[in-house]
Amino acid sequence: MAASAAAAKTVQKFSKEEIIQVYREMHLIRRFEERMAQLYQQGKIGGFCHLYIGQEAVAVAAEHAIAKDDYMITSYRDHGHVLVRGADPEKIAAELVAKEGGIAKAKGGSMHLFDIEHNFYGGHGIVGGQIPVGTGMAFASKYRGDGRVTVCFFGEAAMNQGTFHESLNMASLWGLPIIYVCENNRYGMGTALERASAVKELSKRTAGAYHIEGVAADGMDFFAMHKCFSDAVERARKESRPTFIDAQTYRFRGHSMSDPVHSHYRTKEEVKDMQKRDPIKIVLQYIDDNLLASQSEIDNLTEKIDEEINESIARALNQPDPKAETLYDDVYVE
Ligand SMILES: Cc1ncc(C[n+]2csc(CCOP(=O)(O)OP(=O)(O)O)c2C)c(N)n1
Repeated sequence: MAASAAAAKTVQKFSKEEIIQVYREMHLIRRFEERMAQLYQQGKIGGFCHLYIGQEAVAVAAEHAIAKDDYMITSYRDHGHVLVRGADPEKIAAELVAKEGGIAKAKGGSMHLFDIEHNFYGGHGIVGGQIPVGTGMAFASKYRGDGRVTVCFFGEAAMNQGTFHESLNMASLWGLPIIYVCENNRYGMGTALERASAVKELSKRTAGAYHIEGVAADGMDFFAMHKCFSDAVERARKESRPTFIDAQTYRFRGHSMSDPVHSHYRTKEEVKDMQKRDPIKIVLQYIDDNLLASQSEIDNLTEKIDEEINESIARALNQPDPKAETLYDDVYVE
């Protein structure tokens, strides 16, 4: 049963500053990606580009429940996570348009963003590839006793990979401080969850098979997600136990920029229906219900974020192309 927004709200009240910051981050991700979609359509971004639009509540809630020196790792749908960790939008945009100052020096592109300064370890293109890596990061934290928590994100289709099962078995056996977050947007490319998974209640899979506490929550709702993450962080820090979260979310765009919004695997009506529960609308409603900011304050803030993004993108586009002689740099660690 998904935790409801109302139930979660009674657990923690958010200050005006914090909830405005939540809106700021969610809108930053949304607008940044809308601009990336435009650049992609103009042919300025090469390779794959998967947008996170619709899923923003999940990464933003995680960031508000963990500490800056905790670790985050995710799949190729990674723009939102790295932005919320605090990476510079100019560096992210430069990576996508393959410029010298890109966050991975233009060698990774959209799917392989990396920002160690902000404890963000990718950006992984192989479905499920980040799950054993994240598990290893959590193992390192436990071994060193550094008290850090790892948050490892993946889509529901990744849960059918062998590495998922091996990782969860080890994490449970060894008591690792990790939060496994399935960003369950219902589709792996065009394949619906129920066509690929024998057990649809994903948290039951981990609880039953690996004794990993599993919880399902409304992934469109920042407040419900924040509650799950806070509990999971506490479990990781106090008991050194992993948690699995089934964040029931939705992507409003196609699987990647080269796919249509719905195609034959879902209907226009379904997408429209889910957009009624846009995660940004839910946060704005909370701000309104609790009289935390007026409409004009929100409008001013929105305008300021849009300007910041536009300026960052303009600077990124003006950067030089990477030099050919740097192609083989950073292949091996010296
Ligand atoms: C090992 C592997 N198999 C297949 C692919 C091709 N592929 C890319 S994305 C994707 C679907 C993944 O869906 P999900 O894990 O639910 O994540 P979402 O895209 O929904 O965020 C597939 C099959 C891949 N990248 N890696």
